[in-house]
Amino acid sequence: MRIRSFLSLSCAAFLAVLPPQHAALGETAAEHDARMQWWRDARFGLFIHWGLYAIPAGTWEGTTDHGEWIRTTAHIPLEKYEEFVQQFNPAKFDPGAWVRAAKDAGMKYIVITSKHHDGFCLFDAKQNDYDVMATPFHRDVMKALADECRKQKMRICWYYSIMDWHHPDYLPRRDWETNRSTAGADYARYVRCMKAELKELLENYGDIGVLWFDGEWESTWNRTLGRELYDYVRKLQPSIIINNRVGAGRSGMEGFSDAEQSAGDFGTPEQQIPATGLPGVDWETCMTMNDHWGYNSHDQKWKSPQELIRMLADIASKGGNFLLNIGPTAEGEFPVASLERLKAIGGWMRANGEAIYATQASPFASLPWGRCTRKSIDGGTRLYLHVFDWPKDGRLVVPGVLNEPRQSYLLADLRHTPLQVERREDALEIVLSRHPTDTVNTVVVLDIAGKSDVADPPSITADVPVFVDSLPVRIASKRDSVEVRFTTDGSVPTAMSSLASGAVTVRSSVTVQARCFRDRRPVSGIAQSTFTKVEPLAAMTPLNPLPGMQYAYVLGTWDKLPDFSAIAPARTGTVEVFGNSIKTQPENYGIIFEGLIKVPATGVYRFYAESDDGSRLYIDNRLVVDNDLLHGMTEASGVVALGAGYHPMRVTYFQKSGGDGLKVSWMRNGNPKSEIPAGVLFH
Ligand code: FHN
Repeated sequence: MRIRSFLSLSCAAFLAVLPPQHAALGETAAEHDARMQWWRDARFGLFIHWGLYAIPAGTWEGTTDHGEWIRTTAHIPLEKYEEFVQQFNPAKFDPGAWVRAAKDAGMKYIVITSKHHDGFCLFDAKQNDYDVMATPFHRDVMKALADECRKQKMRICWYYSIMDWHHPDYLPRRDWETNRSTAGADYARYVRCMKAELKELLENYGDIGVLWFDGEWESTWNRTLGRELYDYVRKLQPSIIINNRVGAGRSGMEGFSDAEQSAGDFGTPEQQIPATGLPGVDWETCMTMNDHWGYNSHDQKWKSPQELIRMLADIASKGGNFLLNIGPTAEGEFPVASLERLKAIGGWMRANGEAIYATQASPFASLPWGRCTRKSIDGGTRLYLHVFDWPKDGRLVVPGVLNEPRQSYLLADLRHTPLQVERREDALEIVLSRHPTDTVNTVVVLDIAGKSDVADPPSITADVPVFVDSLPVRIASKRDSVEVRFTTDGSVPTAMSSLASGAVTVRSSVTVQARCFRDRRPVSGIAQSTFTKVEPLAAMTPLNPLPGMQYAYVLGTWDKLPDFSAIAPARTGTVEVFGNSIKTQPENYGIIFEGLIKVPATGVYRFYAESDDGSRLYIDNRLVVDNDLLHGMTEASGVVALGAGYHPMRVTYFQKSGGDGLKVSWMRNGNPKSEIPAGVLFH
């Protein structure tokens, strides 16, 4: 009996005994904090992507850029892919070595793919035999790893994919799997089967730290199912933590949920670190060490140990966790390059882990030389100053700290040799040696009295950095009990300078400088922004403009926007609005839009391109928005000053695989942003 027919039959039998769904869980804020505490304190974990895909190791019929998606990116038919089951025999799998390597790197939890999108279960899945017990290895990997984690006091966590390219009841099928009938497929039965599998994963392996869902983005999954699944899992293990990919509210690779009611305990930015922290929001950046999650024997684009150590500090300084990935080989070993990085990080963590574990986000908006994490200590605050760029004069300027300093020393200096701290107006200056003890990240401890009272420089903002006639500029500070004073003549603000109260209108190019004062004393660094008066691009007068934008639709596979002029279009035509609805397949295609946009009034316009995958937008042949490369539905924008009338406009877009989409919007400064409507596009 082939695996999948056995699977659907046995699932139905198993499900008869599952309890009915329960009502949503309530939880007080204190109970929530208590449940999250170990995870927030941990800050650093290991992600492991392992499964049948490690056998081809990224290569298929001469192409070598595959990873854990290989069955889809290489269009491998199910029967062919199932042949890997009989090849999976990781003789060198040593869970003790894996856990030790993670622990020595300073990691506190491990998230492993119990089932990835290919549907293969790395655990002894009772109701199906598309699992590790059907392989020559015949050993429950999850059990072996869970037992070892408990021995070494490491939290074990499960990754579990909602999307399942193997289960006969899962829908949608891959669009290229035209020979795999959907006849008899029952998605509701798949959900019940998934819950049965999760029940096994949560009842047979002891306490699980996190359930890391993934593959929630396809149309068959929705918010209601997500909330039900969240409650279901929490009922099985009330203390478990669940990421936001259980629901359907995640906004692309940025990874945060788009609404309060979205299910999940933390956001999941992927392959990226948010620009700032999000106070009160738990999040974890997951990232590969090279370019692949699953093992790819060709991929040598490794991030350096320095990058990874600094990423860890950057993420912790924003109040996030770092889930760093390894894709083990088919033999069951961590790649040497991965081990080298773990060792380097471990060396830094042994000396500086205190500056990462159980820390809170930086009180500074930004620091020119590095990052900051902090802890509350008896009656005061301990600032961990992560110095990436050592001051040449040996004097570390910590801007806008209004607290009295208590002591300072190098964290790695076990003797805590005191460092001299001096007050310079709003700043504290720490006298360091001429050369750093750690060129990657030297942590300087600064203990200050009381709660950190940091006056960041004021913000100086406007909708756009350029203007044609005039521009309202907002000058403000989030801090209370300070005065914001500013200049527009290039001089440093003093207690006698103009007092900022709301927006200032500028009518010529200007550099605005602003600073916070308290009792006429400067209590922050100086903020500076430049706004430029520009000539609008002249409009053109087309002879006989016809409605709609012309397009060319091309087929191909790219990792970034190609030179479309060298590719013969599969189809051409005219569209009224931008978008990808003209596509004839969901993957491997590109669209070039060419024509004119009629601009209603002279002014500065911000254009937006939101796309999965890459896109670019040109006005008058100038690149205004660059949103190229492979990514989830992500938005980029750019500004340009335009005279009223017609302007040449071009938008290029490509989609490789996975989700896709294209949205083109605009905003004239001061007006709301909107998708570019029909009626303003011509050719
Ligand atoms: O499609 C998966 C991918 O294979 C990998 O598991 C990553 C890890 O976060 N998650 C999905 C892509 O967002």
